[in-house]
Amino acid sequence: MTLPAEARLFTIGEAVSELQGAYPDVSHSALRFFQREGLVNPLRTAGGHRLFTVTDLDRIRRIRNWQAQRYSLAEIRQRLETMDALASPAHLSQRLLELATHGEMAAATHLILHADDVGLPLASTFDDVLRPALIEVGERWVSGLLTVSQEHEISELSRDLIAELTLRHAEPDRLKPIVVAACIAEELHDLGLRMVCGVLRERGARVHYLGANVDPSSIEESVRLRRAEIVLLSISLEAHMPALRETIRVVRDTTVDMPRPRYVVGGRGCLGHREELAANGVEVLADHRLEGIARVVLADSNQHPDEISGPEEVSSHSAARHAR
Ligand code: B12
Repeated sequence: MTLPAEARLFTIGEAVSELQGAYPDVSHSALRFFQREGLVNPLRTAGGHRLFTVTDLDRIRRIRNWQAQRYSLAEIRQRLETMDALASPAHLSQRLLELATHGEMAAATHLILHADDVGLPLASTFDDVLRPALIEVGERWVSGLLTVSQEHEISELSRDLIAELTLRHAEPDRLKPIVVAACIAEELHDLGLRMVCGVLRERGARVHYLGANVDPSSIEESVRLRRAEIVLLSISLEAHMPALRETIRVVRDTTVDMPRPRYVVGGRGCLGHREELAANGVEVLADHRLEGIARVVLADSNQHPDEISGPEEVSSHSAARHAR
């Protein structure tokens, strides 16, 4: 069987001869230096010999081109990180976590903002980079591998990043719906809802975000003040279900004199209560992907919900509309 060309592996000698045509000064020691600096990461044989992939060789060509353009090693490292990030947000997420757990907050911030600069879509930065890092933080915290102060610091870093990226991407559009968003009383997990709001703002929604632990009367006040068309409520802990029910009851009962907004609830805490909420006219979004969430939340209200997204995202959507 012949292997495809891209699967070929090169020993260090073969890699040098392959590269020397275009880059005569590339030597064994240059390749070892790139590796020591963490710019390339060749495989190793059982006997410890380096094996370079076709992708490694492409990477070395880029490094040489950037060196020729007089980029510093630090700049080259950053460009490679960004390149990796765009190719693999999972890699970026791991790197973010690594920097943040070591207290390298400035570098972690820079990493994410730079990925944004070079075009990583906002929803992907949130879904594929920040969210997995936060989930991993939770797991490490539970198993004692991360301290509470580290978790707090990484949460605050995430909050800053979400805020900065949200401001960068916001495109308010007067034709898009007015949204009031809040975490219900006692609920302190607000990063997920912040991400939802960031992506909705990017898509033109005029979002009034009230934050964590918001009492029903403040939500009601904002719904009235802003003439909200959509109310987004977030609940991470199932123990907060009574507070969610109470919030919906209070807000509904006290806004009967104005056009009735849509109520959309999300977060892991409500997932076991979809039927109950749907029967009460509340839409539950079970999908965690922000693209799907934004599509459903901002869907044209005259369009039938089943036409606007897949069944998973609208689990209770149709039922909710019918109950209104
Ligand atoms: C950071 C964090 C905290 C921070 C929150 C900081 C902040 N400003 O948000 C603090 C320190 C305050 C905290 C406290 C607690 N936490 Co905590 N926390 C986390 C952690 C590590 C990350 C949360 C997060 O931001 N996730 C990432 C976001 C993006 O995901 P998300 O919230 O699910 O949001 C997405 C969707 O759900 C959806 N979504 C969310 N809301 C909405 C709303 C709408 C309308 C829509 C459409 C969609 C939507 O969209 C988002 C984007 O995908 C999680 C770990 C984890 N697995 O999530 C634990 C975690 C949630 N916490 C947990 C616990 C136990 C607690 C505490 C009880 C700990 C304690 N003993 O004090 C307290 C409770 C505080 C309270 N009263 O709310 C547990 C919950 C377990 C459970 N039974 O569900 C977790 C899972 C950790 C664990 N592995 O055990 N926590």
